Amino acid sequence: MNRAGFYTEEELKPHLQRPPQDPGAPGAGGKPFGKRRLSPEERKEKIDGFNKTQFNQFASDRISLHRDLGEDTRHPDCLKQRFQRCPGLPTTSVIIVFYNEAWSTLLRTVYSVLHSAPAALLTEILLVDDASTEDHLKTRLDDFVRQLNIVRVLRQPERKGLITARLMGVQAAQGEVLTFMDSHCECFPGWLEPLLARIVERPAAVVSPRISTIDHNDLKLKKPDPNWLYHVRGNFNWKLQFGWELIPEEERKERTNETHPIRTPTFAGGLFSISKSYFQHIGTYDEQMEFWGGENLEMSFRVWQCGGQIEIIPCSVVGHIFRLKNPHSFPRGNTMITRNLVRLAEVWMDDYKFAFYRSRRQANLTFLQNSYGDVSERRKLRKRLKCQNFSWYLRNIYPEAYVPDIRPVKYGKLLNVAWKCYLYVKKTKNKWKPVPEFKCNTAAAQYFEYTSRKELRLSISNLLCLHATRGRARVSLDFCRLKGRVTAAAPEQVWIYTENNKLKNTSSGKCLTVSQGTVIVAACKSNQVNQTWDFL
Ligand code: LR7
Ligand code: MN
Repeated sequence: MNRAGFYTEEELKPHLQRPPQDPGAPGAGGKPFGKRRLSPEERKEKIDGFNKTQFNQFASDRISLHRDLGEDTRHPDCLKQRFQRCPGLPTTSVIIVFYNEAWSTLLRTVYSVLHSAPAALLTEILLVDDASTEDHLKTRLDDFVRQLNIVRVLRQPERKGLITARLMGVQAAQGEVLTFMDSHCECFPGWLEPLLARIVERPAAVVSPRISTIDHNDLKLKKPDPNWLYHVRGNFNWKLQFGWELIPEEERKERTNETHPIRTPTFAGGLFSISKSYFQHIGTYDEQMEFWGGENLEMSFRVWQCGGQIEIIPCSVVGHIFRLKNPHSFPRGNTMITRNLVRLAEVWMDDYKFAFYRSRRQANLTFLQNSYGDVSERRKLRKRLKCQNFSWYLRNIYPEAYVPDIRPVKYGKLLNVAWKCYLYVKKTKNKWKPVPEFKCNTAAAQYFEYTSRKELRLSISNLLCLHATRGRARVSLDFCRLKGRVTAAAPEQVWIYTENNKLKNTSSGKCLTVSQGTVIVAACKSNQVNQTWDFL
């Protein structure tokens, strides 16, 4: 075999060798921090840490900044993978933006890159401060990174959010590829090469590693398991919330090699590599997006619609601390997230933006009040790049998505005329979930969408429908049977809105009725107003 064609291990050596590790040290090898009895002072430190960062900073501060992650447990296909010296892998600048990040997580991220990325490919690490207020991120940080010589700190004069902070990093970057990372990550061995190799193959590929969880309580890193049979990819719902889902079954079956990339409709947006010139070509970011949120979906739609591709490279594994809650507050609260989303909907989603506005009523207000700023430059960009429309994206890139009506047949609160009560389902833990039965409520109401397929959808983002099980009087809320490639609604979820305002279920032939406050189906009777429903 001709080995001369591939990089040797020596050539891919990192910038810094890890100092010898004590396997008994807290968190060593990516293991959990471990339980211990805490003194009252320590307990206070732990609580304060949590309040500040929403993860166990107490534990992080006691784990080595150089911890390694133990044995390389990736799939054998990944371990066998070699990289060709000709044409060769490009160099990269790693850009890490931060706002009030803890010292230990930020520096562990930095060291983790220095200990794992091949020195020959790593041009620099750029730390961009989004105007943090914490003292440890000022001169102490400047002084500390000086000795790391390829690490630089850049600072935004005022806090404007991660989007402009990243753009500031891009301005300064000297590498051929940009690699973005959150400020609380740890890289698994061999994470960088497969990302760069894919960009050599496909210059218009935007590639993410497989993101592994670092537990926010004990800092345990979930190691890759070669026996994992599942792969996840990114998606979105009609509230424009990002989420994860399993890749489609057919795609899973077609996979013959673990090194193959996974196409993903959207990406999480924090950890990825992109060729610098392609990043410029495709319109960088929407600079008018503020603080946090939405830029990942904007980039996902834009890249796909304008001829690029977004992929997850399963042999590249990077850990990230997932938190339950955002640790930072934002000026004007959460409205700026909505504002960012409205901007992207206005530019990329065509008339499908109306489905978003219905799902996220705050967005509707932002839109109506015209407070989302000027998007004309972004629309020009779309034109200049001759991008596909959103319907093309849905059909070709995410055919598994549920595509709502742009304008539903009816939409509103459903009022029962006899009882003057509304169809009402309570959220559980702030989320819509299926419920086996529910009451008609005289005070509170929810919005229902009566679709062109005659379903009654409570929530088009969580895909929940009014459901009448055969042989059962009580009506439930259940997952909609019609979604993605399934094109027919189930008869249990089909309701004919009759001329005299009854809702007749196709499966049972019965009508939606209120009986003693409870919502049921009963034999349709022409003169019963407790079967009469108005959309308000
Ligand atoms: O005002 C801010 N200014 C900042 O510089 C708020 C945050 N930040 C920094 C912060 O220090 C961090 O490095 O921006 C980065 C992301 O913020 P996080 O870590 O508080 O939020 P997150 O992990 O939920 O962020 C995810 O969603 C964001 C939406 O704008 C970005 O796309 C993040 O990059 C993204 N993170 C990931 O994709 C990592 C994988 C997690 C997932 C899913
Ligand atoms: Mn993060």
